[in-house]
Amino acid sequence: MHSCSMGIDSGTIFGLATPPPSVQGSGIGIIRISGPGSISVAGNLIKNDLYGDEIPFREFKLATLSFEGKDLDRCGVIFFNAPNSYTGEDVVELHVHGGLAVIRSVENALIKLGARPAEPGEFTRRAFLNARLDLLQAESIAALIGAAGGAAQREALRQRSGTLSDKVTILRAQLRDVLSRMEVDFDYPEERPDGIETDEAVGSLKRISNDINPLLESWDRGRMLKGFRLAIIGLPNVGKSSLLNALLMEDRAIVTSSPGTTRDVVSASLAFGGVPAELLDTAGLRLSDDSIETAEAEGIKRSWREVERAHLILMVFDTSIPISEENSAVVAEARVKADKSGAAILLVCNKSDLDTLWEPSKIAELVDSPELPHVIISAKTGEGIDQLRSRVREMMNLDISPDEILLTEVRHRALLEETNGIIDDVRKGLSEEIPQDVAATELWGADRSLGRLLGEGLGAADLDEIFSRFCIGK
Ligand SMILES: Nc1nc2c(ncn2[C@@H]2O[C@H](COP(=O)(O)OP(=O)(O)O)[C@@H](O)[C@H]2O)c(=O)[nH]1
Ligand SMILES: [Mg+2]
Repeated sequence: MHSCSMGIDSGTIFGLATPPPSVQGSGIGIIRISGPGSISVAGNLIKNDLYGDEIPFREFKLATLSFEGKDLDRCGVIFFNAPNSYTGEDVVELHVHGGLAVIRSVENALIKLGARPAEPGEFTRRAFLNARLDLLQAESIAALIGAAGGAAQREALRQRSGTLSDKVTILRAQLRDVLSRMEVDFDYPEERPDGIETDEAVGSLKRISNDINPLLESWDRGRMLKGFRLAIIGLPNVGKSSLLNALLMEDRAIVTSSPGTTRDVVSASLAFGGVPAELLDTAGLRLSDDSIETAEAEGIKRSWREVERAHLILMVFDTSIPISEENSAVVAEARVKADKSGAAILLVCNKSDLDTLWEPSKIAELVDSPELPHVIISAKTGEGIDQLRSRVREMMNLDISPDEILLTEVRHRALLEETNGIIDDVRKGLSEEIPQDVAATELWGADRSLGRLLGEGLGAADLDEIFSRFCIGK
């Protein structure tokens, strides 16, 4: 049977490190070759006498690539010798012209010379297997490549440099210290000067889990770095589309004075504090009524769907007209949906440039939730828009301090939760006088979870799953 777990084959691989070539082409395409045969494979392609006696490692050289008697390109070449390369193997980078024909012909030649196309993430996987980086750092590279906003970029770079790895390593050392003292020859307590009193063990474990908790709490923010959804909802004509336009500082959504203008959800990208957000302008919400025609009814259905998918809901009101029954019904419905999905709600009182008929506290009263935060704005004049922006940043916790570590991956969160769960169980067990050696056996499970974070003890299938999310050529 054909089994192809990537980790097993350590042959010579190649991959395009730049985006796939298009018909238009690009200035440069970088083909990376890694593996024991990379230097000889590249040598077979390079026509000119590039290195004489010695390979010029880490120097950018000009080369003519030629295969089966045909010149393919004039390009740049860099050699890296193991282990001083990205993968830890011999690596050659060919900086060819980024044209479709050039890249295809070089790739075909590489295959004929015995290299094979790399799987997604295979370069980084090799780097991990060769201990050039730990698994957390490897994952941070995928996060860095995928970063769409400055905050995600910063966090990925920090984790690449080892902030999270160091933290996990320290936690693990502390855990092992307790473990080793719990395991000291328990049959002869008088002969265990290095042993630990149960109370002290419980205290130390408590401190470790106290250190893990802030990391777990950071997940709520960390996962937002990839982007969040911000839905603008409200009754017809309150100024939802005007608000979208004001936030974007352009005329994206159609604004008219007649209700029911917006039907399709209009979406736009916007950054808040370096975090990308998808801003969604929706059709005005109305309670079902026979007079609503099909298109508008469908629009309203879609609005509710956005409420369910949003991380934050901007609920817009027009304070220049009397507050209506429909208002409270819609707010109440939105609250129910938001509670279910865990979305936050910001009340936006719009049209502050006109005479105000009621105060924001009125809505809070209406739905009996005085805790809902609000801002007062005019989408027309722009008044209050800056406050709205900072309120969003605040509510989404986007003001991230530079030395805080954020969890950004589900895998990391799951393993840290597992670690803390085991530590809590063991603490409880110890307090109930479970023998230390029995507790220690269980506690090793927490050590294994921390190890798995760094990439220890993972099988090929686990690694397949993690690295398959990478792009080709990385
Ligand atoms: N005076 C004033 N008019 C506004 C403001 N925001 C929106 N409008 C007007 O209200 C009407 C409805 O606006 P629109 O953005 O289409 O509302 P939507 O139906 O909620 O999307 C339009 O005539 C807008 O010009 C505001 O802050 N002040
Ligand atoms: Mg609209």
